Amino acid sequence: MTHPGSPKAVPHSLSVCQPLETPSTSGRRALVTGVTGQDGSYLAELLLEKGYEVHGVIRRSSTFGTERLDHLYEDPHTPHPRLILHYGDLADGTGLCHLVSEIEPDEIYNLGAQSHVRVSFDQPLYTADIDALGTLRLLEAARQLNRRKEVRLYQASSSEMFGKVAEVPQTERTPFHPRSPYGCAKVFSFYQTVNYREAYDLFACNGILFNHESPRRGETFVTRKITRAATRIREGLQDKLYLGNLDAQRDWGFAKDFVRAMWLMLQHDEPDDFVIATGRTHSIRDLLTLAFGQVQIAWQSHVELDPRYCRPSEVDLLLGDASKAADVLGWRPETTFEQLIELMVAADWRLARREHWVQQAPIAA
Ligand code: NDP
Ligand code: GDR
Repeated sequence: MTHPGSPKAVPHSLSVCQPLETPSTSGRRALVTGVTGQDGSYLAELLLEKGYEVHGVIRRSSTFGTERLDHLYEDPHTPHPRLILHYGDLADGTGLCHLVSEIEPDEIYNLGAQSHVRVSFDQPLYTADIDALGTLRLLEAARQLNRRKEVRLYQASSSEMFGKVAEVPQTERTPFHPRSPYGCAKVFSFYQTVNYREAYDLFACNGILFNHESPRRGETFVTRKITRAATRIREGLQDKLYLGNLDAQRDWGFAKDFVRAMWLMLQHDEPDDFVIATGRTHSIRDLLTLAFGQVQIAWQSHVELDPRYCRPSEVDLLLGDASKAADVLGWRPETTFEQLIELMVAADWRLARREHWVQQAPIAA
């Protein structure tokens, strides 16, 4: 990995141009927005395994924020690095156009977003700027490149678009009824992606992904909040867990399975839109029982309700039918809900034990 902010990093223009002179193993180049996020890190791993040269867009910040990519790090002085990071922001259309035009990717994965539904109620305009207009800015950049070279684009659409669901389970034909500024912004991006496909012949696909989680999930999403708290309570590091609506039901899968579906969509003969889901749904209560059960604690003694974590309008039930992805792409999830929670609890328990050990360790004089 070359990091544009690292002390010995090459200048911006060089970091963009250098790899273009040296074709990667597969000769394919991918540009990933949101590469520092949960999905971005798994997708970068997958693409590197497949021999791609991966260009990730990262935001400038006063701290690094690249922890999820640390294991992919390559010294910037390696002759032909295959993971190259560039500063960029979905708010900056000119910067995106410049990056797309310089890198000339074969595939673009738009994973960047203000992805927290509850936060979107606090920051509706910012969320719309990044999650709706940001997509449009990237589509424009892709359209311009597509005039001289075919580029394929993946848009990270979401089951949140189904919102107040019209039917159960939800498929590619289920109407949208978003229930948050986040959901509304994703609907805008969904239709812009379809329109660029139809109007400009751009190979653009929407993956309508249902919730997917992992040990790399951000700690404010409910699965990770629960696995982190259960293990910290077990290690005596905290006592209470404050949550919002415990009745909501979600179709939860494993992020590593889901990024495979993103890649498959862009390898297909025709651009199309696909629901990606496990076909099973569980409530937050089920999740609590499972996660706390794994550390032998009764969650009822530790969980308290805090209305701060409730949403002004909620999505009560999500359950996806991914038959089309199974038939057309051959995609199926490989990890069950129980296996997912087990691996998240195991990872967070290791983290909690380390935290406990650090707290107990004598401070050197
Ligand atoms: P994360 O929140 O983990 O990652 C979001 C990424 O977007 C981070 O890399 C973040 O950068 C980046 N980002 C945020 N704002 C900007 C911006 N202004 N410009 C450029 N990049 C930005 O999300 P996930 O990995 O979970 O999700 C990936 C995508 O898939 C998102 O678009 C999300 O909305 C969508 N999605 C996710 C689902 C899920 O269950 N995980 C389900 C359906 C859709 P930084 O690290 O600097 O904050
Ligand atoms: P979601 O995920 O909103 O579905 O969006 P999240 O984990 O935030 O919420 C799932 C459900 O749990 C309920 N809940 C709580 N949620 C959080 N975050 N914190 C709490 O304390 C809490 N208590 C109860 C929520 O009300 C909700 O019903 C995720 C994101 O990754 C989106 O980007 C993505 O598009 C969708 O999944 C599919």
